[in-house]
Amino acid sequence: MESNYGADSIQVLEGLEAVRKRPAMYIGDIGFKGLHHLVYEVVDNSIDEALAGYCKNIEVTINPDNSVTVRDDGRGIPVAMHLKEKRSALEVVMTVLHAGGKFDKDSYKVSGGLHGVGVSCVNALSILLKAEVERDGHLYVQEYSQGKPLYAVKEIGKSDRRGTTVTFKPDAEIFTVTKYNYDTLAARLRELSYLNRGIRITLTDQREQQDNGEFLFDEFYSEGGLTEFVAYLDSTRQAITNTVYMEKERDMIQVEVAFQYNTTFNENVHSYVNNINTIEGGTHVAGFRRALTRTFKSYGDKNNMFTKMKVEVTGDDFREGLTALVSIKVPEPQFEGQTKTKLGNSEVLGVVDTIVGEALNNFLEENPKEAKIIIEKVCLAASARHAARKAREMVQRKNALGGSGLPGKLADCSSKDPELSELFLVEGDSAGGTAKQGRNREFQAILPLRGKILNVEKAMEHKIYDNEEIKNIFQALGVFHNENKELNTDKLRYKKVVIMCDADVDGSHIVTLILTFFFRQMKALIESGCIYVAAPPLYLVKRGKQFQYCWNEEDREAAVRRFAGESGDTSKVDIQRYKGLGEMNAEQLWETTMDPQVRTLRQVTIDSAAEADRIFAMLMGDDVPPRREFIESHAKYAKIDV
Ligand code: 0RA
Repeated sequence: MESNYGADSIQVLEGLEAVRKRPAMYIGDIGFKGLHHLVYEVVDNSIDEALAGYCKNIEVTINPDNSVTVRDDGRGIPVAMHLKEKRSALEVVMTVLHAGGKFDKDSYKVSGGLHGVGVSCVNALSILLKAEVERDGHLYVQEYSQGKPLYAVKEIGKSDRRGTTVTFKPDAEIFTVTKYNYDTLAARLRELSYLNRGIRITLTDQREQQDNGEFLFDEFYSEGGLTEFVAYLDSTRQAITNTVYMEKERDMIQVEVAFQYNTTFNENVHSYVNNINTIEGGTHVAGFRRALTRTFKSYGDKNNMFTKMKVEVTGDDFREGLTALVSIKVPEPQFEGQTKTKLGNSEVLGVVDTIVGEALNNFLEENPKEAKIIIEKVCLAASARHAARKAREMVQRKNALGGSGLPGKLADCSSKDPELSELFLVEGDSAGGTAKQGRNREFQAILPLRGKILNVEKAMEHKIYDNEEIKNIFQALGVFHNENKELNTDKLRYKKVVIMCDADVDGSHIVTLILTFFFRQMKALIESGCIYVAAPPLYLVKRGKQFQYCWNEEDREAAVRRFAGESGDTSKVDIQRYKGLGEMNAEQLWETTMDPQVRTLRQVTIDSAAEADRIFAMLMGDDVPPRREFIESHAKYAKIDV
């Protein structure tokens, strides 16, 4: 094989070698996120083909061996010899970095995963990749391992359909996680179907049959696009208006926006650029906000709707209880910010502002009743913000007698370096006491929380600051909101915050309440990877002086077998089930759950901000039936995925 490849291809191999050497530079990380990113990268190519108008259906299959197949009914990647490269175009697309869009100069590539690195990266990071192309009556195939072709493109049969099918198995030498998560893929594919209406995307999980003998399967298809996306996100929240929808193109910038107001107090603005979730916002979001504030304000002023207000109405007030989607497509996006998810293109701001302003003006003129409902809500938000400011200032005020401003219940650590310091939020005073004895006081601080903290999903802002436990969390962390609801994360006193609760139903509920608090009030801490959930052991298996802690059924059975020995006699093996932290003494708690050398912490991450938003609204809101259904269908995981 080697002798067939000239100087050009040696360079190519170097390109893909670079991807294998520093995979994180190309796909973000080599864990769970990066693994799933491979699928998005392949799907993006099919989405581009669909946006170019040639493809209607995309089928994604998780195969029994955790390889993934993405099949589309587009034109099929060209297989003809590429004159300059002296090999098939398919091979070039699959083996040359950034070669993907090269053949089709007319249509700019609008999609592209967060890293937009192309299918050749997926190829480089796969132990096996198979590309099948159906076009011109033939079926062609080429396979690769770690990005290197195993043979030249060949025709292996006839076919009367057109399309591209890519099957790849991520390389276990590269990835620390190799098992795909169905819900994670489903959330992204659902999102893509809303963002690109009219494309049918299916997901099948062939790894395991359901109780009914069938594979887990979903079909995502949206005719209404963002209007339906808003309805989906707010399905457990109560809308107070119809959805406002607009779609327009100007100066090569496609703008699609949908929003509605609900009875909650949260702002949920989700934004996308070329199908990428811009979690840090940017000029498109700024344009949307500016148009929203200006248009509502001038409408309200014109109709004398703010005359009774004692406090000034600010931009924030127009976004309380707002669920909005802003999706734009631009030829050359510039991404900035810490995670490169903030749009920088300055020309976008004015375009979005103008388009949203015009459409919203029309909406307000045509729907005076809805306009009135929204403005009344805005006035309420302004008054509530005023009340919340007083409550917030009370929380932030340090002890007048020169105290530390730290809560009395906090057992602080001696280190003052946030990088080294950890804060454990512990369920209950008694477990808190045990944790205080068991900890390493050098770098571990303990804050016991009494009972169930306030459900912030349903509470107004000033109530949140009234709550003793929440006040303690703010003060212990040293992090507060300013007027614009921004966090001063530079003051964060601990870079690790560990939620430690009992391994039972109540404990899970408390974890969920605390996570709801962080998600709604301190999302930046989740996004920067500071929030963790502790994993106390479920069992202690003992025989005489031998013992072993176990975190799941498998480990427990293995431990029992080990201690039973050759004879298989289990009568002398004792199994203790830990339900609560309180059943462990300080030493046990340290050596299982707190000692950095042995503990397992689950880092809380957000796969999909929109989906996380929907799930929190469902789990913590007022609508009961969807919550019951969700809990029943997810009970087998026995942990909370965010
Ligand atoms: C460039 C040109 C043509 C097709 C594609 C790209 C293409 C790429 C992918 C990747 C996944 N699915 C895809 N489908 C199509 C075809 C040009 C022509 O046939 O005239």
